[in-house]
Amino acid sequence: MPTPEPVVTPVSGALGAEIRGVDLTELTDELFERVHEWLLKHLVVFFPDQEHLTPEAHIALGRRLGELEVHPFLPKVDGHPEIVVLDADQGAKADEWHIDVTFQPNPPVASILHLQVCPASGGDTMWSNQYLVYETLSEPMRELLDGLTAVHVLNTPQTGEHSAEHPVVRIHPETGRRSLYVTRMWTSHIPQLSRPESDALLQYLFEHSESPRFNCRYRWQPGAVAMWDNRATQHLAVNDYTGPRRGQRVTVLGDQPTGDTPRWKEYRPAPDERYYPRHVTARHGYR
Ligand SMILES: O=C(O)CCC(=O)C(=O)O
Repeated sequence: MPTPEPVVTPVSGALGAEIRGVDLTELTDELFERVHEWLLKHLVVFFPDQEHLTPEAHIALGRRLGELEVHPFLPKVDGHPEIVVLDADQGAKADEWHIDVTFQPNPPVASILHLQVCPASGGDTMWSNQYLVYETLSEPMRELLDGLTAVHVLNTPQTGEHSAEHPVVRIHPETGRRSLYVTRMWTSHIPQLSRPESDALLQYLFEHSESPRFNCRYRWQPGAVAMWDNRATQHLAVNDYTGPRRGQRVTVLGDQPTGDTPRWKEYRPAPDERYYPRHVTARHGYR
C-alpha cells in the first residue's frame, strides 16, 4: 500500500503549518528535503504525535540541518549536552519576544523543540513572520533600516556579558528575502543613532513586529515538535498557565547574519549632550 501523503495545514495567514502523517524518526532523504522546504516556506512547522522521539533521534534530526549548539548556560539532558531542558518549574518561561541567541556573532539558524509535558490549557507558543514585518514598512523606513546595524546584549550575573552587532535587516541566505532582525529581549541599541532616536525607533519596531497580523499561535499537545527558522522569525511562550510545562530543544548552529553595508558611522555624542546611561554595557554600548 502506498504511504499516505503528509497533510499540511496552515496555522495562521502569516506563518506556521502543522504537518500530520510524518514520523520524524523515519525521515528518508526525500522526505527530509520536503521538511526543509516546508520550513523555508512556512518558517515554523509543527509535527504532532512524536512522543517516541528519543534524545538520540532528536539530535539526529537536528544534525540533518547542521551542526548543533552546546548552549552556554541552559540546563542539559544527562549525557546529551546538545539538548537543553526547558522546564517552567526551573524558571524557563521565555515569555518575552526573542530571536534565539542573537547576542552571539553566529546566532542559530534553527531550533527544534519537543514539548513533552504541557498544561491542560495555556502555555501556547507564538511566532512572528519577520519577512512580513519588514515588507509592510514604508519604503523610506525600509531604506533607513537597510543601512543600520543593532547591538544585541546578554548581561546577567550568571552569564557575564555577551554581545554582537548585526544588520537591522538581514538577508536570508537560502531565500534571499529581507527580514527585520531586532528583538525585544536582546536588542540594546542602534549605534549609528543618538540614544533617544535609537530607543524610539526600536520601540516602534518591536511593537510593529509583535502585531497579531504577523503572528501564529500554537496550542501544544504532549509529544508535539516545533521546528523554526531562527533567521526569519521571533517567538515567545505565553505565560498564562500554572503547573508543569517541560520540553527539550536542540539548536542548529548559525551563520553570520548578512545585510547591506552600514551607511553611517557610529554616532558620537557631543561632550555636553544630555546623555542617559543604559542598564546594560554593550560592546559598543552607552555607558
Ligand atoms: O517554551 C517555548 O514554547 C519556547 C521556548 C523558547 O523560547 C526557546 O526555545 O527559545
